[in-house]
Amino acid sequence: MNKKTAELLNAQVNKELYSAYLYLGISKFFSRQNLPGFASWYKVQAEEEQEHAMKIYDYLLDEGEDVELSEIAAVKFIPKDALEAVKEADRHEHYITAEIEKIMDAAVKAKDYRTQLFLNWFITEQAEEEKNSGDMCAKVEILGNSAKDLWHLDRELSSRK
Ligand code: OFO
Repeated sequence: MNKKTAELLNAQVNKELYSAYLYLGISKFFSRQNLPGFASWYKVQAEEEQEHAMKIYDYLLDEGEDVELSEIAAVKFIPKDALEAVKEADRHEHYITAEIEKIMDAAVKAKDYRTQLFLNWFITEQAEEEKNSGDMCAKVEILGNSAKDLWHLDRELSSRK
């Protein structure tokens, strides 16, 4: 595999694990706000991010590349309210989409067709991730910021497995 593409994929393993960490932080925030449905939704999201990291990890190893397990950054983000929490998740998903697209650009430039095929899954996934995070922002914006405002939505969110 082309060096640049391998390096970007390697860095993406770390970014997906950081995503898991960030969502765990958001889940913790909602737990402490007595919104267990939101907390559970973001915890499931954190698990999904770990799966994304593992998908890239396995792909690199299958392709004969090494994987550098570098330090995962601490989560500094402390939401002041529910809207700030869901907006940060939405901002983060747009950032991740841009990072995936950078890897795709490198794979296209290197004429690495196999990696392009592999990344197609992530391109599709990011469309879904942005849709979910955007919908979540819209709902919280409409309903309000307090645990009371979000009570019904919280119950609905607890069904995500
Ligand atoms: Fe891995 O999709 Fe969210 O960040």
